[in-house]
Amino acid sequence: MQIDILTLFPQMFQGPFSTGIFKRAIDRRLIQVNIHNIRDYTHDKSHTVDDYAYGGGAGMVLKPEPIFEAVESIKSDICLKEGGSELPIILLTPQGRLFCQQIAQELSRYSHLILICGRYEGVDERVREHLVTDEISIGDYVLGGGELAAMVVVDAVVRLLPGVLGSEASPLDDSYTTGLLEYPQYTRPDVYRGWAVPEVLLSGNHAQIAKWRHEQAILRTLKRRPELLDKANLGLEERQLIERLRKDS
Ligand code: 6GU
Repeated sequence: MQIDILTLFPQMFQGPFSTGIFKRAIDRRLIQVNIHNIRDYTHDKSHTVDDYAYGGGAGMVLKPEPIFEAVESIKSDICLKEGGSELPIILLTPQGRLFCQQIAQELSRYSHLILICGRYEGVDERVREHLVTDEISIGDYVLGGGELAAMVVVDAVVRLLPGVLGSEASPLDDSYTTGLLEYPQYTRPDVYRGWAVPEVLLSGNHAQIAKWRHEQAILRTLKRRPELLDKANLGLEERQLIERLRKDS
C-alpha cells in the first residue's frame, strides 16, 4: 500500500514512522509512506499556506491552491504507475465520519491512500467540495491538527495488511473485530505478591481455557461497553449467558 500524507508539519511523522510495526512494514516494502509538505506547493515568496476567513472572525483558513496542487501532483504520479484504480482522498477533520475498526478494514483494501491533515481553524470549503472523497474524525474532541489523527488511522490500517503483524498475532482476534473487548491476560510468575493467576489457565485444558476466555470477554464487555454487545456477532448460547449475567448483576 502507498500512503501519501499532506501536512504543514512533516517532522511530526518522523518518530512514529521510524519505529515498531511501521518501520518493519516500510523496511519489508509492505507499505510506502510519503510525507509531503503543503508549503512546498506554494508559489509566492513567503510560501503562504493560510489566509484570513472571508466574512471575518478569528483564525486562519488553509488556502485551497497548495492543497489542490499537492494532491494533483501525487495523483498524476500514481496514475502513471497504475492507471485508474480508485483512490481515496481523505481529509482529517473533527467534522468527519467517526473512525472505527470497520473503516480501518475498508481502507485497508485500497492500494493507495492520500491523507490531508487539516490545521488552524479550518480548510477552505472548496477542498471539501471538489477535492476530497472522504472526511474522517478520530473522536469527539478537538486536536490542534489532523497529524496525530492521520497517524492513528495509518496505524489501524497498516496492522491489517497481510504480512505486517507476525503470524503469531492475527488482527482477526482483535477486540472490535470480534465485537468484544479482550479477555484478561497473565504471564509468569503464577503468583505475584500473593495474587494468583486463575487456575483454569494453568490447567492445560485448552477447551476450558477457550471457554473461560470467551466468557471473560463477554463479562468485561458487559461491564465496560455494554453497547458493543448489541452489535457483536454472538450465538444463542452466548446471548443466554449475557441474559444470565445481566440478571445476576
Ligand atoms: Cl481528524 N482533526 C482535528 N483537528 N481534531 C480532531 C480530529 C481530527 N479527530 C478528532 N479530533
